[in-house]
Amino acid sequence: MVNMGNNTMRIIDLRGKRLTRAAMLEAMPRAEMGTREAHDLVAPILEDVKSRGAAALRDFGEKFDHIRPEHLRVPVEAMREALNNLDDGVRAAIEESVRRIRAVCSSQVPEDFHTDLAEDARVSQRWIPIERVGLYVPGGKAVYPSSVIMNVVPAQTAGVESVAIATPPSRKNDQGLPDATILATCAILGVDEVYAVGGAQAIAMFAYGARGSEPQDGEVLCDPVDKITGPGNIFVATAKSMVSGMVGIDAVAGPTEIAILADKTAKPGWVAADLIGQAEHDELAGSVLITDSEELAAAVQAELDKRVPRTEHAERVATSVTGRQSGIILTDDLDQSVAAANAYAAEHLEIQTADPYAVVPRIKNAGAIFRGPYSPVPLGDYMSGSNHVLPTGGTARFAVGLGVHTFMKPVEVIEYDKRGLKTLAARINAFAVSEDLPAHGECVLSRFIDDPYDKATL
Ligand code: HSO
Ligand code: ZN
Repeated sequence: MVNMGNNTMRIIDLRGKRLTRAAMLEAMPRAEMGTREAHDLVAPILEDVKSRGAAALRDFGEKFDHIRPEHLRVPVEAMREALNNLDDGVRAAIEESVRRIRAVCSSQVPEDFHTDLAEDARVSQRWIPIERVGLYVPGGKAVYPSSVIMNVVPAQTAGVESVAIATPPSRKNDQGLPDATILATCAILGVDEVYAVGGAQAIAMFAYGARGSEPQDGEVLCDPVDKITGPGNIFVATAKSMVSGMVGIDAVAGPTEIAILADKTAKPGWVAADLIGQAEHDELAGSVLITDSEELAAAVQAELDKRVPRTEHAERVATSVTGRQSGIILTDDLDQSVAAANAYAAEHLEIQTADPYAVVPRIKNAGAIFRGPYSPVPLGDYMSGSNHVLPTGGTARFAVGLGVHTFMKPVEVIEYDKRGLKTLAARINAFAVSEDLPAHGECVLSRFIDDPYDKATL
């Protein structure tokens, strides 16, 4: 589509301002998220899937994905066929991506530990894999086989026994099978439980499980999962937050975003290309340049004006870069740029400065940091070995990206023996009595004295 329109990013000028923490956070460009409406739309979908199972899933496929999937559970032969038909170049790319992320994931596996506090007094910690997880893979504007890899590989490395995938049915085939590259990726990864179910209804299916559609076959279509991960649109995100607590979720993902912290040494064409790259995902995607160089800002804007009309998704990109969630933040110096980057807490933060090594350790908030001009975001999206499911919307202040840890739980094991407990008996009792929970104390005392209820013996 030809874009003749406006690609001018708004300027957020922080120069000469000494902002408080609150004012700095307030100044950051953010998308407005109206979740209330989504909540009202999603609630009946969750209810319907809960009560009608597969029949509801088929109906919602027809309504929202405009195709009634012939098989809600994708037959294994369909996956094998998708793999056989996969383009060689794409297959090689997927395999390279899998190899690299597997390597990184295997270094991520957290180690068990124990602490000996005294003789016969040990606390240990075991990392236990979650038993069954449901991974959501979006369809929509773009189809992301790469997201299958980003979810499945860490789950497998963690030792999750049962992995299910849900992804919308596609209209590109008359059976309503999901996208062929997604199916082929599942086959490469050895995942055979795949559902042609998208949107909020997929989240409901994972949370509650679902039975078959015929009244006589009360058969289980999908077992409930323990945790749901993976990105999705506003309805998926809302559904995830609504079932959270009943099942685990990774994070409620919003539109993707990139911030580029750059100085006058950065190449304007590369900066512009990277802003456009993320903007391509979504009209609501955030593209932010943080720089202390007015010359660079002007040069990047000039590059955007040249490049945006020539890119495939020009309209979408133009909407995104000119939206209120995007902008060029002008700063006094590198220190203020770093402060702005930490306040913005980008999902992806690229550092393109004279000495990017010196900047990395100063970053406190980012989903992932891309150091230097040869680590652009799409490298991480596809093949660096890092994960591309990352915290958005400023949540990188407290949240982290997907990894092996997402699929494991640290559980403490308390391992005291007789001597270890005995030395603490009187103190535990004192604590218990002070909280007016004397039976707590009596549990411990019972092990060492005949009548813990006789205050005279204490
Ligand atoms: N940049 C997206 C992930 C992605 N990009 C998938 C291409 N495919 C969010 O991190
Ligand atoms: Zn991307």
